Amino acid sequence: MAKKRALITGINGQDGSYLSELLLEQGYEVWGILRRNSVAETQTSRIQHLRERDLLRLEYGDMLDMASLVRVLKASRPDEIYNLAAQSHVRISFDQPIYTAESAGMGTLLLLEAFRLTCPGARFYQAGSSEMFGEPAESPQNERTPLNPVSPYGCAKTFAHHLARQYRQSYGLFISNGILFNHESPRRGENFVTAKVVIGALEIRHGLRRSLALGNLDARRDWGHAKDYVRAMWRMLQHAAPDDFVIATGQDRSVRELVEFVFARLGLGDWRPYITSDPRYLRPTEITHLRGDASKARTLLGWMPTIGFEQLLDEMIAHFEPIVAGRRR
Ligand code: NAP
Ligand code: F7E
Repeated sequence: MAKKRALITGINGQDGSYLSELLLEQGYEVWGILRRNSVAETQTSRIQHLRERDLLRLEYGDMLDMASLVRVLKASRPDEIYNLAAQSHVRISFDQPIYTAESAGMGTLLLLEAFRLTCPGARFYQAGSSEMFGEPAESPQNERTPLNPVSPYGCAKTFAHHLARQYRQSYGLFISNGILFNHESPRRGENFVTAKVVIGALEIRHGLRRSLALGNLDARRDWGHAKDYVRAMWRMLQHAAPDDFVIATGQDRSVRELVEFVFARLGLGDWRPYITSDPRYLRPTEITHLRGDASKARTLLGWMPTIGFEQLLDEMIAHFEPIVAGRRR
């Protein structure tokens, strides 16, 4: 049987890298869209191991350049499209609302149009987010919880989510929306709170800094592992019918609890003398509490998270420890 082909936008991001590994394990031919960057050496660090083994087909393109999307779709003729590209940092979306809306919102529309016109038989995954719930009307959140975004990022993702539904309904296309809660890993960007706390605490332990500045310690999030969450994306596209699915662990922790856990694990004792507060890391509108209910995914997709909060952070600590230790020299 011919190999299945998948196209991933955002292939060099956290999720794109784990999804590439998963699809390659399943025997797929994997194509990815990469944007041109002036530091090519570091841009592909998360997928370098796959590039070295010549396992990926990378093509230059950009979510804002529809011609490039059409070109890559025509060249790759994918069976499955995973739309993971976006400016994905919520705090930064307040500083760059237009670019965020363009990459996450308009970029998705350009890709949906290119997909409808060039390869409508393919299956499409749209990377939606729990940030679309805003300050949620109920807890835990499921697929029927109203969307009420409070950040430019959340608004852009909501626009993309509604368009994906509309394309599914209007044109009968196979498009599934994931509504994914926070997921982390050793490949998480260093300015998201889990990686920032792990790296900051390690730097304190290695004498590289005295304190770590954070924003809101009271916010509560439902944190899972990216490896588990890319498996859910794949399962959505193997399901008999397209649909919307919440993906979450169902357990929430505060940022304070995250800090407490990491500092205790590193034997630093009481975390309070080390943590300072910096308004730069606050958001004009913050979501205080998010916790997901993934029972629909459990029932219809047979999906369950396998990696818990503590195991996730232990893995991140083990990964960053030698990197931070190396910075001492
Ligand atoms: P990430 O690590 O920030 O990766 C984002 C990817 O998008 C990168 O490959 C980035 O490329 C690419 N990108 C950004 N703007 C682009 C553009 N204009 N054209 C082409 N590519 C562009 O994000 P992630 O954590 O893997 O998340 C994957 C997707 O899921 C994102 O859409 C995110 O918003 C969404 N999501 C994430 C979470 C989470 O907790 N991780 C939860 C819900 C939803 P560069 O390297 O060139 O910047
Ligand atoms: O913040 C608080 C912050 O930036 C988590 C993205 O993947 O998940 C992610 O968005 C919480 C927030 O993730 C700092 O205010 C406190 O309450 O790690 P984060 P996020 O904003 O939840 C969603 C589901 C996505 O879709 C996004 O793409 O931590 N917090 N102090 C801080 N956050 C950061 N970054 N830095 C701080 O110093």
